[in-house]
Amino acid sequence: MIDNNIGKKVLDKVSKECDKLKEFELKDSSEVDDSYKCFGDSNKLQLYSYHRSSCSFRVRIAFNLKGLDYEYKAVNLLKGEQYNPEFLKINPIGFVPALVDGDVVIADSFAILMYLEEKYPQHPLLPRDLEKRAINYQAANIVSASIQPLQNLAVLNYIEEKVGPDAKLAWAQKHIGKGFAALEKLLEKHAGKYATGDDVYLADVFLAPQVHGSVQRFNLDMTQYPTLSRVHEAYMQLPAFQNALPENQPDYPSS
Ligand SMILES: N[C@@H](CCC(=O)N[C@@H](CS)C(=O)NCC(=O)O)C(=O)O
Repeated sequence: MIDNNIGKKVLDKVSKECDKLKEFELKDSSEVDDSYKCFGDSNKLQLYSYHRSSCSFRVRIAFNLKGLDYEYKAVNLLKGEQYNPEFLKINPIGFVPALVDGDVVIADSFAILMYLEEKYPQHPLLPRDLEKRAINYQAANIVSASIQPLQNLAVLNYIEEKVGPDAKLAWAQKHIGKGFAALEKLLEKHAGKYATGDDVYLADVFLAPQVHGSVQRFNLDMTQYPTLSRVHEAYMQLPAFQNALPENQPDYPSS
């Protein structure tokens, strides 16, 4: 009697062995490369992203810095695709970005970045120096917890509806300005070519999208923030940042 499931059983076994191999090699190697793609593209990382989303932009920069190939899955926030039942299965709160890595599903840019950092240690996002590392967390959290949530689409739509269209821009500028003033003070002491020295780290991955969006979408006057302006200019010279820009994404509108 022939077992029709034999092929599947063999594949499952090979897949498990492959996962074990990944775990083993990750402990011992600081270099992670394409050899981890055991079954070619079936294991390709997928990023649910929207071109204009600053949170997605952060993850795109990290992918580029770490040299990771990924599949871009567009979620059009202006069309409300974040509320599609299929997407809500991936991220029940209805926000991008979300990462799918085989059976692993992670939403929230900070969690995704920490996952990528541990799984793909090449081009570390966290410096070894303890103080510098803490400053990176502080700057990243000012952006992700004290600025971006206050200028998120859902919040701005609510303000527009309850208060009026004019209030929206003033609200965004006020809260971004408060956060940028704090970042400027923090980083004037720590910045080199980039936010915390002459290498790109986590703080830079959060800062670049926030500055870019603040200028493009909210017309923010950056003259009061010379350090932020200077490091932002430096980011725009780097391919990893340029390629992550909204206008270089497949879902950026053609006209
Ligand atoms: N803490 C989350 C925030 C995610 C978030 O707010 N994403 C925005 C785009 S940057 C979004 O999906 N907004 C959709 C909406 O407000 O409906 C993260 O860092 O990923």
